[in-house]
Amino acid sequence: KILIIGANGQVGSALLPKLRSIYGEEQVIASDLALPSKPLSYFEQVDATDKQSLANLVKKHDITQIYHLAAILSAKGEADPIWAWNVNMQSLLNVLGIGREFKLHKIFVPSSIAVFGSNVPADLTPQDVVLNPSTIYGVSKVATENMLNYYAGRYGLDVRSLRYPGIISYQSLPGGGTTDYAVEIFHTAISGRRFNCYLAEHTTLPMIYIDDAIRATIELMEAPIDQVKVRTSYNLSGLSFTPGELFKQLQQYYPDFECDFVPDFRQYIADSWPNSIDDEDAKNDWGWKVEFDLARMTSEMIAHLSDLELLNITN
Ligand code: VAH
Repeated sequence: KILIIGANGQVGSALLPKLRSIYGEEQVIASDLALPSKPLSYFEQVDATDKQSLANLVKKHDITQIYHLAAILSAKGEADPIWAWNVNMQSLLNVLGIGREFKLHKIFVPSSIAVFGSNVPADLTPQDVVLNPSTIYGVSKVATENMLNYYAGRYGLDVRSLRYPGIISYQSLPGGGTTDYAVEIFHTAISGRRFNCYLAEHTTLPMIYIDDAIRATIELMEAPIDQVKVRTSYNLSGLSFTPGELFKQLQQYYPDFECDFVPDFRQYIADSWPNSIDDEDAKNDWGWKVEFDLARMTSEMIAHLSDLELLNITN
């Protein structure tokens, strides 16, 4: 059985239904620190920094795979760096230790474009570069990548990872990421309000639509083991755009929609990240191919969020 840690988060809330549709509802156990906003079957409340309670879950449900999606993201982490480090790293060490002790078949732990700093090529940032992250989140993800690679090499653990770009999704509210302006802006446009964007108009960032991010995750996890050559974390490219470009896309649907660009501390984080990513290794090793461009992502997001039920919950 599969355990998702952080099932209420941005990736978890999309990955859970997808995995359940593939493997069956009872095969995928959802867990999170907080209770879900609406009732969820096969849900367990757990603090991933508490190894014993995590191990008890793995025993209780006969878990053979873990998707460890719980982490404090870039912007939120800067408010309390040592707390963010402790949450991200203690939970990771618990998952890896449990992976060894229970001989789990596979473990997925995401990384992020946040591992890159200003010292690498900003366009088509390569897979193998010196990583000098500017946020505690990025520092914890560089450490995560090296721990994954160590456990793969030293103990033969089948760990797999993707450096997610900024994820654009409709299933959850923005959760403290620097890229989350690109989620917030949809909610604001649809509800007819003026948007205050905390990044400058021409800030290009690598992003990915949630359907592509989930498909990449499952394709990597289902790839034959001899195709998985990168055991730190694979670069993954979706699409790149600026707040200005996204704003113009939305104006096609909402002509009266207005936006102010008022950079705050998150501008420094965004400026240290790449504009675009080279994901040749993901393409060559396990056949990655992106499907959503800006126009298709925008129409999908509006279609989903315009569903009144979602709008009421997420407002
Ligand atoms: C964040 N959405 O902004 C996350 C992600 C690449 C960005 O790590 O922190």
